[in-house]
Amino acid sequence: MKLLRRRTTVSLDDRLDALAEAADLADGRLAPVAVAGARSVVARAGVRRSLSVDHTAVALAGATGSGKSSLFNLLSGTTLATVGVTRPTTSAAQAALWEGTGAGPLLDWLEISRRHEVDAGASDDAVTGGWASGEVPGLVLLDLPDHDSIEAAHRLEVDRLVELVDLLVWVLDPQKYADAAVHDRYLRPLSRHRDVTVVVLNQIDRLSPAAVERCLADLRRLLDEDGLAGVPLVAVSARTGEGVDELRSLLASRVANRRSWAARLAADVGTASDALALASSGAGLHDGESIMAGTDLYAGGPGPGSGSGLGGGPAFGAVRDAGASATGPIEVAAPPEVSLDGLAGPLTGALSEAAGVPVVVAAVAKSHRHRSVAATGWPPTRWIRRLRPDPLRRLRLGLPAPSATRGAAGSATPEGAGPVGRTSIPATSAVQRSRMDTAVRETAGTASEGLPEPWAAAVRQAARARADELEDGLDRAVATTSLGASGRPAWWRAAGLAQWLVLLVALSGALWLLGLIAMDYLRLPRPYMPTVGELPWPTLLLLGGVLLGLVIALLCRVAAWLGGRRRARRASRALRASVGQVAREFVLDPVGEELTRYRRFAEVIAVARGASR
Ligand SMILES: Nc1nc2c(ncn2[C@@H]2O[C@H](COP(=O)(O)OP(=O)(O)OP(=O)(O)O)[C@@H](O)[C@H]2O)c(=O)[nH]1
Ligand SMILES: [Mg+2]
Repeated sequence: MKLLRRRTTVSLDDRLDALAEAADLADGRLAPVAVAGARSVVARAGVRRSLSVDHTAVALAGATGSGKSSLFNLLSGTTLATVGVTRPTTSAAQAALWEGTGAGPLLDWLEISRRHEVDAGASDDAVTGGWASGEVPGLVLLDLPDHDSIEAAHRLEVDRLVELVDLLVWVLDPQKYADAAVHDRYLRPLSRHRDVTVVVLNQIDRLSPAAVERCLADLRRLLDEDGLAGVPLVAVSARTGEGVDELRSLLASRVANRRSWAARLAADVGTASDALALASSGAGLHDGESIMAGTDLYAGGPGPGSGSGLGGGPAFGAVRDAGASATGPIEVAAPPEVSLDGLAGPLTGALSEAAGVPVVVAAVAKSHRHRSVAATGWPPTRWIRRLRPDPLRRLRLGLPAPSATRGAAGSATPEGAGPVGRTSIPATSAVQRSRMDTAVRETAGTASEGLPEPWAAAVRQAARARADELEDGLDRAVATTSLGASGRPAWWRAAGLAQWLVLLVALSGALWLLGLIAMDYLRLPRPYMPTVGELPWPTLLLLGGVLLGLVIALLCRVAAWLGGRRRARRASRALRASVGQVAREFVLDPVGEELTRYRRFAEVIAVARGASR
């Protein structure tokens, strides 16, 4: 952005590219009418530039009876236009051309069929006072119908051409110069078109010089209010010819510099950008409401320019109601700085809960203890443990077939490899699901803080877009996460062997004692009895074996408890990482894309607006 600000002027090409990109970025997010308006400006610019840029289409527009046709005749030195007393007089636009060779396609595009090549003196229609052919080469002067017509077709024709021509000459008269019709519908929405607007106060012969001054001052004030401060304002009389020379030289200089077409397109780009910025701010818009709502200009019929398929009413109309010039163009809010990483933590936590991670983690610990006891418990009671199902397997999670053996602890393998079935983690309850929804909503809410409403809505939409897949995605993530629960620590085998050994010792003691009992029973002489202190060896072997077995079992339980806790922590980390990935893929990435989209939109809108503001 800083880089952009340093540039003072942005080329029309760059501005058009930026506008096209802004429209693409806004597509589906902002009011369709603003997007369509921007696209139509881009398309129109493409066509206008491909047509003759040596010709300048200048339109005389205004209310009925203001004297457009009179001025048209005066400037062209013809009587081509009918000047009538019945209103409205002019029903279709016509063109007068000065050195019009090559202007054909431009006039085709403007859909002007009545064309007249002005060659002073050679035409039957020629009267004195017009421009000679060499004076304004490239001028295409258009006499338009009345914009405030009782005929809808006239209004449509005016709107269509007002959008297309290179230079607009508004012909006002002392009676109607303050009419809302021209100020609200045209001049204010076209405030960006200062450089291609000329205002003429005609019929000054009807007023006293003092009244002319007052009238001009009042009109200037109105134009300032319209956002058109500084536009040329010329007082003329088509009847007496007063002031017409000034108008002539003004138009001649505009035609001579041949830049009006570009200034017009630049103004259109500005207006379309303003419309997008306005739509982006969401000002005054409600769901399903068009940015054009309330504008009757295009109501009930095709938009202006629809005939050419390129003239786009929306760009021009979208700012019409916004009073953009009165309040100043709407700024596009600076994109808020949002850290997706910061959002990931709470979201992952909530999704982990919903995905049953705590259940799985607890099962990992239990499973470890279960298998540990089965491997290292006191052999006579071990089988009881084996009868009980493994808590992890009960969840259909991550353990290899019982026959498979593992190496040392922690040699985790992707136990979930192969086709992934659903786990048997208890189905997401309504409470969990609502917590999941809340977490997603809160994430979207935080991510969209500070964003203008339409973009905030787009972020919320993006966060929810894959909500349906979220539950399955989480289940799959849990099912495929390597829990590291299958490893069989080496000490289990050692402890298991030790258990068998001490059992053998106890058994040998027991057998010995049984032998002694049998000999006693048979009254056989007592054999020699080795002792340890007072304790005979067989008793020591039996009691010691049993006691040692129990002590080993106890110690193993403690170790299993600690090991289970360690494995549970490891599994929890692995599961949270997997859930975190799901959170990213299904929620945060789409949200991030939307935020990036807005950031880029704000950038390109600034370029499209000329980046000077
Ligand atoms: N007094 C005076 N009358 C004018 C002047 N310009 C035009 N008129 C008269 O105003 C009436 C309307 O003039 P037009 O040139 O037909 O007006 P227009 O703007 O083309 O009107 P539409 O074609 O109906 O939109 C005619 O009777 C003209 O003679 C002027 O400068 N002074
Ligand atoms: Mg007329």
